[in-house]
Amino acid sequence: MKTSIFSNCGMCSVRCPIRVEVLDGRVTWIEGNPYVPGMEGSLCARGSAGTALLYDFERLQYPMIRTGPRGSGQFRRASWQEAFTYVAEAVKNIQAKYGNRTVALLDRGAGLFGEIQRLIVRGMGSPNYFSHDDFCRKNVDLAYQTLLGYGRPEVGYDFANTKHMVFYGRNAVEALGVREVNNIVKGLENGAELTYIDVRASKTATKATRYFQIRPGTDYALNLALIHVILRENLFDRDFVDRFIIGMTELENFVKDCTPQWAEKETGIPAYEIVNLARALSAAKPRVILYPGWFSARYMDAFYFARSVIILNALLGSIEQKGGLILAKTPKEVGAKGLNSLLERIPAPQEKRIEAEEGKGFLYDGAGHILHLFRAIKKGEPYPIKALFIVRYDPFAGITLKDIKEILDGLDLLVAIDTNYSATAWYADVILPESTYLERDDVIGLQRGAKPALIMRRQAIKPIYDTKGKWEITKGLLHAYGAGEYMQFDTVQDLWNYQLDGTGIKIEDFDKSGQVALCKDAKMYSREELKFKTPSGKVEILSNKMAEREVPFFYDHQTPAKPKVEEGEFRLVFGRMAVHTHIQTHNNKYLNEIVPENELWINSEVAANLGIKHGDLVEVSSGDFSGKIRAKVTPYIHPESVFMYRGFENEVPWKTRSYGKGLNEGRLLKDAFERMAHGSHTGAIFENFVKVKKA
Ligand SMILES: Nc1nc2c(c(=O)[nH]1)N[C@H]1C(S)=C(S)[C@@H](COP(=O)(O)OP(=O)(O)OC[C@H]3O[C@@H](n4cnc5c(=O)[nH]c(N)nc54)[C@H](O)[C@@H]3O)O[C@H]1N2
Ligand SMILES: Nc1nc2c(c(=O)[nH]1)N[C@H]1C(S)=C(S)[C@@H](COP(=O)(O)OP(=O)(O)OC[C@H]3O[C@@H](n4cnc5c(=O)[nH]c(N)nc54)[C@H](O)[C@@H]3O)O[C@H]1N2
Ligand code: SF4
Ligand SMILES: [Mo]
Repeated sequence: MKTSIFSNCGMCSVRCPIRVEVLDGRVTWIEGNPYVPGMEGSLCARGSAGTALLYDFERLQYPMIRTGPRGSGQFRRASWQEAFTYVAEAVKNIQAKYGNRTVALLDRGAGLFGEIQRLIVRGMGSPNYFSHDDFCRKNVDLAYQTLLGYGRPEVGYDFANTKHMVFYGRNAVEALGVREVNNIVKGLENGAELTYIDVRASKTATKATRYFQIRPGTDYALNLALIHVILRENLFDRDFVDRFIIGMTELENFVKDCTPQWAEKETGIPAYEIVNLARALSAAKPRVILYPGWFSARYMDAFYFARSVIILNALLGSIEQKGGLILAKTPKEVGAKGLNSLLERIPAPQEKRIEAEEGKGFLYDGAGHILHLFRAIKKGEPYPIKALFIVRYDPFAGITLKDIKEILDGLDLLVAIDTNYSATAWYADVILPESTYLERDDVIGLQRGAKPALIMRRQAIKPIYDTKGKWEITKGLLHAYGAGEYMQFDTVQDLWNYQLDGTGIKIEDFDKSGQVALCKDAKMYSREELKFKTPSGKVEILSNKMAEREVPFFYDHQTPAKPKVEEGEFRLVFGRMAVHTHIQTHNNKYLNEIVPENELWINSEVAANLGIKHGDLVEVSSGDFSGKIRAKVTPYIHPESVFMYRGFENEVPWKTRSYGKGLNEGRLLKDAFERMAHGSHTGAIFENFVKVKKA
């Protein structure tokens, strides 16, 4: 029998709407949901390779409890009940000894369906919920919050209707989401300009109208100069500025010496190009998008850089504007009732999260700072963390394998909830295997935007192995712990009905296309109606939130340290490729076949001086680690930096296809836990030098 199910892709965090075909109990076809604008049936390579994950024997198949030393790979199979009880008892023992707050949960991110895992830690009476955001989008998120009062997920971009988009290291064509890239292409087809700024010519550079090969770590200087020119030449949107911006005099004063000539020396971009860009943007305003991306730059000034991008948008009047930045509307704003929260049924713990105990001078929000978490585990300050759940996240593979092992050895309990043998799971005490996205139902999620919608991820087939969905894992853990009252749902339908209660929407309403819009038309505010969610209702360059946390409004650009290139020293930068999602797909049978390992981009002239030829094996070292990788010699990278696609060299032998192939840049990141960006305390993973020589 052939059936068709509407669901959401789970091969990366974008969660594109999909249609899945099942023939006699086997998934035979996955495509983009044809009903969703921007998808129109399309899917990326990773989304298409979902079946290779589903039918992979080299993924987690049942709960496991460690029997040998951590990291030895010695586990025994356990039943779900045994695993739940084991974890719950261990948590209770730890809490009896050290207190409730010493349990933490580290999550890849709340996202569309992510409310559920937060119940685990709150149900156990601890405030310590953390996400990976500090290594990803947190700067942009905090920048939006301080300026507009909206979070990053509440700001969308109308690429299809824009006239000019500026991407700073936002390699949107490779580090992609299907709808976004389709809309960018539509915008280009409609005649929009794309200015692309990167230390290397990525695939997105090939689509650009202008490409600036910027000196690494200097995007902030470029922006200060753009602001300088826009103010000096009166290129801004006066109506928007007069209505909304607080702090114009201070801004003007701050950028008065940031001339294009000054920025040319910092960035390597000719002063006249900077002036031309400012003028071109002004001519296209307000239909412009200066895109802060995920974190745009992974440098110490990333928070202030992200603020500068949003300030530029505000100066050009592109906020809440066709062809510009579009603010998400809450269900209430569009006259609908939203989902009932699962989390809010649990009383918030009285104790404070780790970083809330650590004084002022930096910002934080809904999820805790990961660097503070690791410091607390390592040093027991401001108080210890003794049990850690890690959900859908593999920090072991990402950040300094050696350091992280030493740090996490301070834990009495490490639990991994994953679909794969991640490096983190390999090191855990207990592994709780989640069913893949094609085998499970998730909680209903809210898709934000000008036209908010509810989204449902549904099981296409029953789990192949002894795995469970996240709501069932949460339920099992809370029941074993003695907090079962927060998850009294027998079936997922009970849970969905609770979420939907009072909305007027029924489960069957999702059958047709997998989603239900909360209003008919996209809602946009006129400038007369527009009110930002900051305390003043304005765009706060002088941010109340920052003042309260004693974070300075402005930050002077610092010239980045220069590596000794002639001695083979470089700044190491890295990124994503179109056919892989971070690390999790490296062992996927299809995707591994397309790209099994990474290579090191190095500038041609520099390589010639070092006697390195294209395809040579080179040794890359940092601190006491060194590894080998093939060189890709190219003129399309700044001489000060070398680049690699991230996260190869899987160290878990049970994943045979990817085991040991390529080089993991995470091993080269020395002191990654010590470097916290100014104002935001996020990670600064590109502030790292390596040595390269012919192997
Ligand atoms: N296919 C695929 N798509 C993905 C992901 C994936 O794993 N695979 N992951 C998703 C996630 S979680 C994220 S965070 C996003 C990331 O999205 P992006 O940030 O667009 O992606 P990266 O590949 O990390 O790109 C970083 C770029 O920054 C450049 N760069 C380095 N230093 C500088 C600098 O000083 N200035 C400038 N301007 N550029 C610099 C690098 O050369 C690189 O091209 O991608 C998302 N999309
Ligand atoms: N060295 C280094 N560190 C980095 C980065 C980098 O480029 N280099 N990038 C940073 C950024 S932007 C990000 S977003 C992070 C990404 O880092 P990670 O989130 O660690 O990357 P992924 O490889 O996507 O791994 C996520 C984990 O989720 C698991 N997983 C996948 N699907 C499911 C599921 O449905 N359920 C469950 N329970 N688990 C699932 C995968 O098997 C994998 O173990 O890393 C950050 N840290
Ligand atoms: S971008 Fe690709 S992998 Fe990510 S959700 Fe969409 S189809 Fe899946
Ligand atoms: Mo990310």
